[in-house]
Amino acid sequence: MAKLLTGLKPTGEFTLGNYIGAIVPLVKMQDEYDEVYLFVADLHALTIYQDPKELRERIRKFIAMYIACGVNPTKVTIYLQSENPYIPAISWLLECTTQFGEASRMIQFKEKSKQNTNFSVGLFTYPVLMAADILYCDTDYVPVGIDQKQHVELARDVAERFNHKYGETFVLPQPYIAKAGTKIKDLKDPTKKMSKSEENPQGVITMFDTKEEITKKIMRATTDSEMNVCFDEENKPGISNLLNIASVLSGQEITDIEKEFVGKNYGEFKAYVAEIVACKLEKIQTKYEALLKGNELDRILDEGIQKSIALAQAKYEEMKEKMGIVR
Ligand code: ATP
Ligand code: LTN
Repeated sequence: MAKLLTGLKPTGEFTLGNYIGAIVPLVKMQDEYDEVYLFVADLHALTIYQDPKELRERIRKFIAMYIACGVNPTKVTIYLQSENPYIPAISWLLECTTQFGEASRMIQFKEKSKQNTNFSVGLFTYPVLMAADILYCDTDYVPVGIDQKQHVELARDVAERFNHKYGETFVLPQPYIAKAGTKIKDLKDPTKKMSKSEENPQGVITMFDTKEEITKKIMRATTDSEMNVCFDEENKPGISNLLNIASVLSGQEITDIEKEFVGKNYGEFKAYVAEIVACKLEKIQTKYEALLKGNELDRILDEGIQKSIALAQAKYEEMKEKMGIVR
């Protein structure tokens, strides 16, 4: 009975990087696991100030986008983190099981607290809430980007400590890191990852971009001064990034794409990549628009949250009982 769970923070527009890094692997794996959970980590988004109106719109957009991208709602339990009141309650019980020292070692906290002079307590306790997200439903695997690996390991350590102190309660989760080849880079600066919080929109393709925007961004992507379409991440990060994108979206092997472009110039190659991306996103966008208009989304979320609450409530009661907070 292997279980898989992951979540995305609605802190910016859903990017092609999120799609390729987090959603494509989940769609591939959804039929291989007995239970799969996918949620919008809206409570985590609050750790850094979000405009309430924009956040509200984005939460719904994320859910519609998950499904438009191929996540099967009859197989995957889809929900909003904030609609399950037992998750923050479990998080508190876990906070009391987490060492201040181990939470202080989290790299994301160190980096984000350096970027903002006024940071919240929530930014510090963020990984414990993430542990609650993961542990309440006995998840075995957590597909995340490499930056989140340390947080999943913390969840595992906290679970182990809880089990040791109070008796067997949690399954120990493992991070599942997608292969390095699918780390999508910024088009303008292919040495860094394509990120939703990037200020220069020219390097980032969002899932809502039009064909014109996609074409413009890809045609202006930073490449090298050679004329050779071949995969070499170290010396040709721009071309390698475009090859990665084209390969994941078309299902073609990178070596086959390289062969097709022997003797052709970068302009022709970029036009080909732009066409693949635009074509894929157009199909997703059509589904997305239909989902946003209908009421299917609410039905899916209602079902998802019911299942999530039932599991979290049972885990919360079990934890309280074991910790001695019962009448
Ligand atoms: P932020 O820029 O605000 O940190 P982000 O775009 O990195 O946001 P997250 O919500 O932190 O997005 O990440 C959600 C998941 O999407 C990550 O766990 C990671 O697996 C994946 N992801 C994000 N960006 C990329 C990328 N450029 N390439 C591959 N995967 C990515
Ligand atoms: N911190 C993650 C989002 C997230 C998550 C989770 C991922 C919150 N809770 C539980 C996996 C499992 C991020 O920034 N991508």
